[in-house]
Amino acid sequence: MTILAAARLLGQAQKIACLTGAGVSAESGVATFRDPQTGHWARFDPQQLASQAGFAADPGLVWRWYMERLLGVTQRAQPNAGHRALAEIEQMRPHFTLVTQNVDNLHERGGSQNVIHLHGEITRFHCNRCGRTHDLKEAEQTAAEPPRCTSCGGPVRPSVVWFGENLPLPAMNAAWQAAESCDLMLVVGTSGVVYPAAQLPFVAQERGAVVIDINPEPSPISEMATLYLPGPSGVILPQIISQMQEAGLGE
Ligand code: BV8
Ligand code: ZN
Repeated sequence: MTILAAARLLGQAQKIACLTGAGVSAESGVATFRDPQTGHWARFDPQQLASQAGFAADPGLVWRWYMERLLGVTQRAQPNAGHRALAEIEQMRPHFTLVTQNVDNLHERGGSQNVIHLHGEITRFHCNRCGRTHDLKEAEQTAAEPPRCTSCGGPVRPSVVWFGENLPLPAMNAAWQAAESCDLMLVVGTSGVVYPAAQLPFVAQERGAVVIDINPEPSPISEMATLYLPGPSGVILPQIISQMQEAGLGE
């Protein structure tokens, strides 16, 4: 029943904003942030590693953590049915803006044309000291320590947003603009604990937008949502698409 209700709401919506979190990549085998870290990383707190303090304390450890995650994303992970379904909705509906907290490139590889990365991208790199962007050489992916900047000798880091760092302004502005002007916000796979990203569904709702949340676990977002669909996005999103197509919605 709620799948049909979601399909109808998405079919009627004029402007859709979508916020995704690590959960949308879970079925691609990419560990989420809140899932207990596995193996060697089990004893580290991602929030410590994903910070200037963590990088300063042990640049090699942080570098190796990102290289392992990068290789997981680029060598093993494939976009899942949830990524592909979001790309389909982007094609079916005239105004659809995808905002992600994820640093992987699975939305793009799943066919999404326009992806706003609020927390940066693990596939891009820059110098932590002077900011110069840096292309990664093959050998650097397996190096034990971060490469040194060719301009200033500073340590190179992935171009992701660490805890305590500001989000990129262009991405923030685009995301807030989408949340303020949409009449429906689709939230997929986020625990809603990381700010300011987690503010977006509330921004949309304050302006009268419908909020739909897809997540196997309840969260602060499922509590506030107009419609909460409990379940994995790789299963739920394709079901919504087929209901939209059956009902001729979204042409
Ligand atoms: C900032 C890049 C200004 C790095 C990331 C106290 C209170 C409130 C806020 C704060 C506070 N203290 C500090 C803060 C601010 C802090 C923050 O919010 N902390 C939280 C943890 C309390 N925020 C910041 O620091 C931000 N910057 O505020 O700047 C500033 C400046 C100076 C000083 C202070 C402030 C920067 C935040 C960005 C951090 N970087 N990523 C990297 O990846 O290494 S965030 C990281 O968490 C990832 O991007 C991830 O996407 C994101 C959010 O988590 P989720 O995506 O929701 O993932 P999570 O694992 O939590 O949940 C997964 C969900 O999926 C679950 O609900 C699960 O049920 C669901 N799921 C599982 N399987 C599926 C599924 N869903 C669907 N289908 C499935 N199959
Ligand atoms: Zn530099």
